[in-house]
Amino acid sequence: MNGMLSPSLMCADVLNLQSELTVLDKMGVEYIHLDFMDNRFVSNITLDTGLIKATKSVLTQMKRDIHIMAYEPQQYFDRMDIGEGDIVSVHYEACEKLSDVIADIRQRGASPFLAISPDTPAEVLCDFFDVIDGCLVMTVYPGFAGRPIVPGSFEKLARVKSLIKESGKNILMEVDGHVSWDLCRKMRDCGADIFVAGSSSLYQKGLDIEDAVARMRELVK
Ligand code: S6P
Ligand code: MG
Repeated sequence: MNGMLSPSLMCADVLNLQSELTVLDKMGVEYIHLDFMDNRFVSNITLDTGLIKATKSVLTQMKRDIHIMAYEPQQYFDRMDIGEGDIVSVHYEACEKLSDVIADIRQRGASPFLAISPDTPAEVLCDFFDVIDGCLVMTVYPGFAGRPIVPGSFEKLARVKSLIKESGKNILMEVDGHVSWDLCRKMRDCGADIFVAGSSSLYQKGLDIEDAVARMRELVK
C-alpha cells in the first residue's frame, strides 16, 4: 500500500477553506487533517468544532482525520459530528479513561487512533493495540505549525512500527509534524502510512497544489 496524504487544514488559506477542501477532495487525496486544540493541553486554538462539523457537508470522498489536542476529548464529539468514515485521534496524555474514549469513537462508527507526544514512549501504545486502528506519532511538540522536528523522531517511528508488527495487528501509523520534502521519504522508510502535510511541504507559499500533491505522492509511495 502506498503512503497516504493528510493535508493539514490549519496550514491552508483560512479565508478560502471551502475551496481548499474542494480542490483536495476532487484530486482524490485520502484525508484532510483537522487539528482541534483547547488552549490547555496545548497553548493554542485553531479549528473550532463548528468548522470541523461543517467540513462534512463539502467532502465527497476525502475522509476527515480529526486530531484532538485537548483534555477529555469526548465532550467535543457531538459538536464535531463524529461518525462513519472519520479517523479520530486522541492523546494518550490527555485522557483519564482512555479505554472509554476509544470505545465511544468506535461506537460512533469512526476509527480510533491513539496519538503520542514526543516525550511519551512508544511502548504505551501496546496496551491499546486490540482496540485502535492507528497510532499518530507526533514528531514536533504539538500546538503549532512550522516547528522543528524533535531529535530521535525517526527512531521513535521505527520503534512504533516494529511494535505494531510484533503485535500482528493491522494498525496504521500516521506521522504528524515537520513532514517536509526532505524528510518524508525517510519517514516512509521508518514505516509511516499516513503523512500530515503542512507548512513544511504542501502549504509552502507559491506552490501549485496539484503539483505539490503529485510530488509528495511520489516521495512517499
Ligand atoms: C500541530 C498539529 C499539526 C500541524 C502540522 C503542521 O500541533 O498537530 O497537525 O498542523 O504539524 O505541519 P508542519 O509541516 O508545519 O509541521
Ligand atoms: Mg495534527
